[in-house]
Amino acid sequence: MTKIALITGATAGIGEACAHVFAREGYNLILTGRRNDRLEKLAAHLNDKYNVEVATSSFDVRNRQQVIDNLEGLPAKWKKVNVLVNNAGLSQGLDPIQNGNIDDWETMIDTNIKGLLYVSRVVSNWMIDNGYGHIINLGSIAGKEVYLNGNVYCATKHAVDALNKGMRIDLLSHGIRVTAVHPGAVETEFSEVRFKGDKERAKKVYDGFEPLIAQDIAETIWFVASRPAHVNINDLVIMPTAQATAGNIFRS
Ligand code: NDP
Ligand code: 8X3
Repeated sequence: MTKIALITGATAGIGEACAHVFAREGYNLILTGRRNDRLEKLAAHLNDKYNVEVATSSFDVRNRQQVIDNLEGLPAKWKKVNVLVNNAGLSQGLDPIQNGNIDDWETMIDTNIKGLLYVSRVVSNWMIDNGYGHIINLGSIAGKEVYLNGNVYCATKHAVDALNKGMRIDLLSHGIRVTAVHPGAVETEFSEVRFKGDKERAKKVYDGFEPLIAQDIAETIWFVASRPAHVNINDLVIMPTAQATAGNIFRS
């Protein structure tokens, strides 16, 4: 039977690159994100290029009821999900804690922690019913280390790191694999979102060194997902060669 991957945040960056890679490998896909126009376009492209089936489901992961209604509303055949890529996430702002924008804090906490939990709550139950599954959580080097002004974003990714470990223990007896992939700097829309559309400031983040690209992470996620069933990669940190730690980038 054709395998199914559910990828959250598939409208851009790492999630979109994962959609391409899993389609290339013959998976049918459920793609989610808020920007439905992008989802529809990507779905048509992947269907055309790889002859895979693609379902789209547009919702805001911060809205618990939307998550439940949209996912549970999918036809039964789509609930046979083999791989969940919990990718939707973002950073907002880069300010010292004393000046932090509280709305930004709420957005990051609601998206990166609560959104990931809402999706996982639904899909882990499908996986338990199915008797198989693999959850791949997008952490970050920001979930392993803390950097200047990264405070709340780093806290949300530390939470993902903890949830990843917790899920693995809780789902162990159901044979469900749980992995976290923690990238360093990847040039996507991430910095534009962090700096609220300031393209110039976003570009400077990647000045003077070669960052990772979304494809690097998607191929890594595919590697993780394609190990034999008895192998689970618990935790994987992947960095640009020019980045040693979260705050230590060698720029020429
Ligand atoms: P992008 O901004 O390029 O993509 C983010 C994706 O998340 C988009 O598809 C966006 O879709 C989706 N998303 C954001 N908020 C919501 C929401 N409320 N509801 C539904 N979907 C949402 O960033 P990346 O691809 O770089 O980021 C993907 C993941 O990787 C994130 O979890 C990020 O924290 C993590 N990461 C990124 C790194 C980097 O340097 N880029 C490094 C380490 C980790 P839409 O706006 O259409 O809803
Ligand atoms: C994204 C990478 O270093 O900007 O998670 O936090 S970083």
